[in-house]
Amino acid sequence: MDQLNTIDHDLNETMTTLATIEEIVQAKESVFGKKGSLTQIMKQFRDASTEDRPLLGQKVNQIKAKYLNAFDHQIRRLEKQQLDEQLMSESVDIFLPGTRPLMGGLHPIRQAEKDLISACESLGFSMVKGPIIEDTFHNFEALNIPDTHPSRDMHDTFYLNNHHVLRTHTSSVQIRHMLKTPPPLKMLSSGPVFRCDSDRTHSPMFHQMEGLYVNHKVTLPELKYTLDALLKTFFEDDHLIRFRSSYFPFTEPSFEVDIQFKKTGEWMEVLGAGMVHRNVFRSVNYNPDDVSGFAFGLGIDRLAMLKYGIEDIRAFYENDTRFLRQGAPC
Ligand code: FA5
Repeated sequence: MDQLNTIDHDLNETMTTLATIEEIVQAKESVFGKKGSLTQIMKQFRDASTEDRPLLGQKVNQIKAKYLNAFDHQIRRLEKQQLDEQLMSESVDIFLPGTRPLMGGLHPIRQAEKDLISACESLGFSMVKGPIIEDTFHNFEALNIPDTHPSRDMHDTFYLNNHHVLRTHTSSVQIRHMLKTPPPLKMLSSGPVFRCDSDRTHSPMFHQMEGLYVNHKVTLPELKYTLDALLKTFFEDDHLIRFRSSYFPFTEPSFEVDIQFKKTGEWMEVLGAGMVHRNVFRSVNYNPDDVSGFAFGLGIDRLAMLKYGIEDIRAFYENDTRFLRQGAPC
């Protein structure tokens, strides 16, 4: 009993001196831990007399009730105090501007394509899809481009095995569509095309949009009207447009359209167009005496350059986020 009284007395004194969580834990362990003084004393209880044992047990319980709770209470108090101090030192300035999350947006080419598709659809054209890997029949021969044509040169396009190429224009989709659709038809197609080209206005991979209208007695003024309307809708303001006669094996007569850069006054070719050649109708089993049609193929990248004032086509493909971030959110 004396030893228990000493423990009680010592604990009473120590409690007032404990200042840190570590000191409290240590003090608690030295009395109540496995090797603590109280635990050691309790092991000797079996030697005590039957009369003493309940008294000793009572004293132990008293000590436990008095100090264990006090230790735990002290620890919780100090922990809370530490947390408060930490929060005070880490205080947040709620008036600082937050970091904005980066928003995804449409790539300028995709935005231009979307606008062009909607302008064409409002003129009655319907979207048709075609393959990017194309055979030479659809990409060349059916379009009146024989083997000997310069665009068949290995250096002018990307050849794959077995008479296949990465399509060099979207005109191949015209052929596919006419082969499975009887006239009249008014189709539109768009997507990536590939050529061995690279400079400020030429990219090895770029985007074209093709329009084709076949019916009885389709006329050149209808084509000119369509292109005028399409470009006016796309630009939403005035750009100087120039029609210039040209040559394509698959149209006769043919012309190209140039548009002027507002800032520099420089003209840039944006599309080729013309009345569908009789040989093209023959290759898709249409009777050229019965039907006529017009077709156009425009460069989406170049139209986007003109609309957004971009002077180098390569800017579209460098993936500089400062450039891309200027696009509208999707
Ligand atoms: C053609 O590709 C024809 N298939 C267009 C056509 C369709 C004519 C139907 C008649 C009837 P051309 O090679 O000129 O034509 O290309 C058409 C447009 O694609 C050009 O006016 C230009 O705007 C764009 N273009 C051509 N090459 C590149 C290139 N390397 N990089 C970016 N744009 C290009």
